[in-house]
Amino acid sequence: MPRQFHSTIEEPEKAYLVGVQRTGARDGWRGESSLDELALLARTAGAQVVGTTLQRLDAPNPATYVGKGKVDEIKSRRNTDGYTMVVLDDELSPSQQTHLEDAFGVKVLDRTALILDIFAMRARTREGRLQVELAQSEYLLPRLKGQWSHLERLGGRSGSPGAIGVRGPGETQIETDRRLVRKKITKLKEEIERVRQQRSLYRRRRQREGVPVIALVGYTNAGKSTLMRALTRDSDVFVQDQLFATLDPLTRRIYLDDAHPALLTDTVGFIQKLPTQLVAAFRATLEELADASLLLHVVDITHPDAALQSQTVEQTLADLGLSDKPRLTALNKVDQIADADGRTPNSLEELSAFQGALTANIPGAVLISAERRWGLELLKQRLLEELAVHS
Ligand SMILES: Nc1nc2c(ncn2[C@@H]2O[C@H](COP(=O)(O)OP(=O)(O)OP(=O)(O)O)[C@@H](O)[C@H]2O)c(=O)[nH]1
Ligand SMILES: [Mg+2]
Repeated sequence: MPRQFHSTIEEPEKAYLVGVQRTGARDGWRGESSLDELALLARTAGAQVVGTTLQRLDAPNPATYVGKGKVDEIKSRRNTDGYTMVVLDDELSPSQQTHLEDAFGVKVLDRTALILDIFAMRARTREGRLQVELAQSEYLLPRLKGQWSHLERLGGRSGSPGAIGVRGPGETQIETDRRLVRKKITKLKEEIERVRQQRSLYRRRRQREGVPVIALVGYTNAGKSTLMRALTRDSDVFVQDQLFATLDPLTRRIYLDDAHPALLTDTVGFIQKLPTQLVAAFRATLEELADASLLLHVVDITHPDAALQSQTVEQTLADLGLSDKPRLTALNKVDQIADADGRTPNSLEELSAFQGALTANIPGAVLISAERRWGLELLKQRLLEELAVHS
């Protein structure tokens, strides 16, 4: 067959980002931080960010998310900024999305759709793809507008899933679409259930072997996979300065000391405003956490929002019913902590003076640099101690 050449140069989508800072918000996240994170998500999805705007409101407008004046302002930006899509920093209701698409005349995405899109890009295993497809279908169902284009996206490469023969008498297009998506959801759930059972069989076998399982958890981009790589010396582990580099759990055997093997599992990272569909769809994956003997929480201590990120992870673990799991916290990337003159340390010992200040809020936390392999011996020792206490 003759080889075909395609141009790889595609115009990136130009994204305009819109956030709302709730004036009475209690969770502590500033609208600016959340928008910065949305910009990272947009870039990870392959878009170019051409502008951002933040509006302070008591609560998002039920019809248009932002206020009327803001809608007009964003509309007028289209001439100056030339955006090809608008991304909102919260999950929109289906009617908000429709209103905004009508107002702006371009595609409107919300944070959830963007995260789902990145997950779809990242899914490598069959299980990962099934889970993402389920989350996407659940997200899509209430948003169907009776257009085939929506279903084509769902159907993937093969195009629209056979319209002929499935249409019932008197059924409108949108009812048919909904019925197809519901059928697909049922089928995906069945397949995921099979995967889940396989996983639990495998986990039970592991348990019989008596080797403790340590699961890495943490905010996306905290350095979980880098730590996995450092502890296993396995260069196959995928590390990337992008959000949600890891999607599928990966388990490897490590030795905490000569006599103590353990299994280390790398997992998907958490993020604030994690779409509920995703948490539900990733139940099979997240059950890895429930069966772990210990959770190793990796925090990027150099991130300006490190404390909030850490709280978000703890809250997500609580939502998953995992508050009581034994855990150890590793404060990562300490090689990037600069002193007053902007100098970064050359060794962990140079940071010992700050140890107390850095771990003040999390007693027992271990300072590490996964990248420079600092603090790993102490970390393994602390893991052994924690496992001994909780076994
Ligand atoms: N300076 C420094 N950078 C680090 C360290 N650990 C990780 N990084 C960098 O942080 C980025 C994210 O690392 P990953 O290991 O992919 O993070 P992750 O937590 O697995 O991220 P997700 O899989 O996306 O949730 C990469 O660019 C790493 O090189 C560290 O100790 N020091
Ligand atoms: Mg990772």
